[in-house]
Amino acid sequence: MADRIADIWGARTPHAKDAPWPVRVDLHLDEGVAEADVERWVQSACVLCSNGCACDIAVKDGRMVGVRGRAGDVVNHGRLGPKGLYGSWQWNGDDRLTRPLVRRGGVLVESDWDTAMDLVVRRSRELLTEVGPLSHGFYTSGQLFLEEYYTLAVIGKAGLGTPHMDGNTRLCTATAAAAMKESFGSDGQPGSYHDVDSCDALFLFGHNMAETQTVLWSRVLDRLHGPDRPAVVVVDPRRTKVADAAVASGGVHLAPLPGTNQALMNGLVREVIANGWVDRDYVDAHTLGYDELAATVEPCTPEHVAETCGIDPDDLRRAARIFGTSDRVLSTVLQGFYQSHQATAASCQVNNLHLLRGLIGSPGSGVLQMNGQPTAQNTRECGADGDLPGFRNWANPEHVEQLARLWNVDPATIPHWAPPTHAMQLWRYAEQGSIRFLWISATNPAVSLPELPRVREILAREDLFVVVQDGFRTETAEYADVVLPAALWGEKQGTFTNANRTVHLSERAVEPPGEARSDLDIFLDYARRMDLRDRDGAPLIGWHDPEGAFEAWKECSRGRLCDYTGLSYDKLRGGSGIPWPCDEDHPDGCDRLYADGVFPTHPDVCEDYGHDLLTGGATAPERYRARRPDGRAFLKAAEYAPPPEQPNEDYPFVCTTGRTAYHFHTRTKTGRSRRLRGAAPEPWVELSARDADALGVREGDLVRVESPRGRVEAPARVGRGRDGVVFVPFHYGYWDTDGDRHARAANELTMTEWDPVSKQPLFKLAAVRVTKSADGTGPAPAPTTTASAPHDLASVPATRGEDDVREDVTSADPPAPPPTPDRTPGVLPHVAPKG
Ligand SMILES: Nc1nc2c(c(=O)[nH]1)N[C@H]1C(S)=C(S)[C@@H](COP(=O)(O)OP(=O)(O)OC[C@H]3O[C@@H](n4cnc5c(=O)[nH]c(N)nc54)[C@H](O)[C@@H]3O)O[C@H]1N2
Ligand SMILES: Nc1nc2c(c(=O)[nH]1)N[C@H]1C(S)=C(S)[C@@H](COP(=O)(O)OP(=O)(O)OC[C@H]3O[C@@H](n4cnc5c(=O)[nH]c(N)nc54)[C@H](O)[C@@H]3O)O[C@H]1N2
Ligand code: SF4
Ligand SMILES: [Mo]
Repeated sequence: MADRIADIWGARTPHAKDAPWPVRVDLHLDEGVAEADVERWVQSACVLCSNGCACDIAVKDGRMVGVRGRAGDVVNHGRLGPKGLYGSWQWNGDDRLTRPLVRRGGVLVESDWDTAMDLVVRRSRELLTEVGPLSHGFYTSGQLFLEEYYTLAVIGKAGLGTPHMDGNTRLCTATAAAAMKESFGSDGQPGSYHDVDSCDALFLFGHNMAETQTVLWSRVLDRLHGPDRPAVVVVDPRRTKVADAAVASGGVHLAPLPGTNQALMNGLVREVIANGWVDRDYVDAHTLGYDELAATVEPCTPEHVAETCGIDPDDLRRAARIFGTSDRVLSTVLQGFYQSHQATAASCQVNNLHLLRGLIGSPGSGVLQMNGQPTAQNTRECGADGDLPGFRNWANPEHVEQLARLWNVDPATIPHWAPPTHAMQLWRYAEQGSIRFLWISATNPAVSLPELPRVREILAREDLFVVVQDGFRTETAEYADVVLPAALWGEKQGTFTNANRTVHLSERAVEPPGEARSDLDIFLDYARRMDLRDRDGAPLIGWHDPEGAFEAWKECSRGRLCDYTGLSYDKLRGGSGIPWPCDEDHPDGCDRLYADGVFPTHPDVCEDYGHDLLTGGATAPERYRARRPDGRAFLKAAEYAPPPEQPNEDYPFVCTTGRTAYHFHTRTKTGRSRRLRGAAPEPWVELSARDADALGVREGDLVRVESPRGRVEAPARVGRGRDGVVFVPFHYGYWDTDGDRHARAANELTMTEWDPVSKQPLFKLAAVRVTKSADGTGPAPAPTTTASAPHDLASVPATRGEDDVREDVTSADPPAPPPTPDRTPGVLPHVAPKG
């Protein structure tokens, strides 16, 4: 038995380059439950991050009592991480929402579905009549199922006609989508997890994979413990476990000051060009924009960049050499880039590095513009983030027509006169009083949005009708006019797609508690009560259950890059998840995209006409057409610009925020698991040893972190980060403290600013000051097993749990990857690239 709190990644199963990743089946059952007691195993996949590890849920006496990784799945080959093992099913507790709540005399009281939905529908109708659809806003999630997003998107776009719909995916992976649209013409992950098994170098840009996709990191560790191990390069201001591995592998840890990613990337691109590591044939045949890129990065010498970023110029040279001279390079990008300054620009430079070397679409070479949330991919492809479903282009009238035909509505109903409203703007409209009906599903903005003092004011506005749909009475629910109790994972059926396009079916294992209903049923009920109809007077939504919604979505995806037409619930049962595109010609799905170097940039196909990365100014359709991209990718350039807030006399530190391995977001799920909670029970503040010393702060002392917007108070972890940078985990809201409720959440400190292209807010930088407020009583409640390890490891008791996970390294054959097609389906009309 293994203690997977102490050993996050589990036992090693090393293998050689190009050899398949062995199978290891991880199993955890609740105390007192033996394997023989399990009555049923129900197929699913973990919903605690974008890795999408396939698992079976153990059921006994109508309750979920454990999980087991699925050996035959391409994603995880049987493995699960600590959150999947301990956190994904233990919320059977007593504090679930079981009945709708409505506000009466200022307080939330239990009610019934008819009363609650009548209130919602009455307010909705009133506002539609008095003001029109622009009074309605929908703020959803990256954690519902595909069927739910598609239904919501059709309601919003074809039923009500409001452009005000977005997900918390705006906070999460809007930049992944934006960077892929800018470079490749469309959202859609080029790379594959199989590239981990065959790469020569692995670059992680602002991605703490060891803690945030723990099973994918196990896959990397198995390469790093095998023969011919890859070199790892990481760009992260903190000394994460990834950074440790980079140094141990002979790679490089680049620790730039937060807010300088674009400077660093321009430096890397310049080195690759200056050293002649560019594949000119590939660049000429398959890309546009080389000259402008080369000119933009020309001044960015290693010395120049190193000064801006606060790094050693030789480290930059070494990193560039690894990229420039390795045969196969895999890159991943995540929040250190997406949630920072110049997010899309910096993420596009990662795409550029690969395009310059022609390292895309072949085994071991590719880009993973990662997702974070388990179902964020579906929010984006179904259009619940405001985009048009199926990666269609809102500015292309033919794409709007296609949807109007599919839904049988007037094209004028479908909002497309301006770009969809992004989340930050949506909240602004609510603040200004033009959005007066805000329906929040599966997200907890009272903890997760930036600048919480402002968010609380918006949520509390008298003229804003707030609907909250969640499994728990969250911080956000406290502001609602109506709270709708939702069925959660394991209590409902649906599909979702992970960061490498792999679609999984999640079956219903148990009944939802009390009167809780699936989000799909709630949305369908709203559509029915609103009597939403198509052009011919038939009900707008023609489906009644998850499989019906999936079938409808398949039609919507037909012929697009994210083609699901070759999938079905039956096909997803029993075996492995399947990566899209999956159609008649590619019945087993596709492992990688763009092996042929042809990208969906043709003006009739592309999802977006692109932007100026520096200003966010949109490219006019005519200008885009005139460039004749026709299958070639864009090498997009931008100069470095300094961040909007920099350390100064009053606020001398940069504060960055993020995650720990043991908790998921605002902890509604992981905070209820005894083991995960024990590993990181309370918030903390990480300081470098030198900064702590200068402030007179010792391990565990209470410190106050203040930004121009708010403050956090928590014990200090004297850690291993770079000097001048403070780290605060963002998992802690205020639901389990008394006293000063508002001084725990990292977002008290963060600012209302966003990237000009992706509109993703900047959670990764704020200027702060730090002061000691009291002596400590012991070490900070931070894990020792992660990036938050103390500077003096011996001085703090090690984080541990219990020996309660079985890891079976079986002799089973690992699942074979689906083929990489010679030509990517869904990028037609095919126009042969020049060259
Ligand atoms: N355990 C756990 N796993 C999760 C989640 C979770 O809550 N908990 N959430 C999931 C979700 S939704 C997401 S989006 C992902 C996020 O996954 P990650 O992006 O890996 O997680 P973060 O901790 O937000 O940020 C990653 C790193 O960015 C670094 N960073 C901060 N500022 C900068 C900067 O200016 N430049 C650079 N280069 N790096 C910087 C931080 O030091 C941090 O180590 O994780 C997913 N997986
Ligand atoms: N400072 C700072 N802030 C951040 C970040 C950061 O790195 N730093 N990261 C940002 C990122 S990347 C993300 S993704 C967000 C996450 O922020 P949130 O989305 O606010 O975080 P969660 O705690 O996951 O909230 C999801 C809610 O949905 C509920 N839920 C789960 N499943 C279901 C379901 O099936 N149906 C319904 N109706 N409800 C469900 C859960 O109970 C929970 O209350 O936070 C963002 N905020
Ligand atoms: S890596 Fe992500 S999907 Fe896999 S078990 Fe862990 S939390 Fe779940
Ligand atoms: Mo996220």
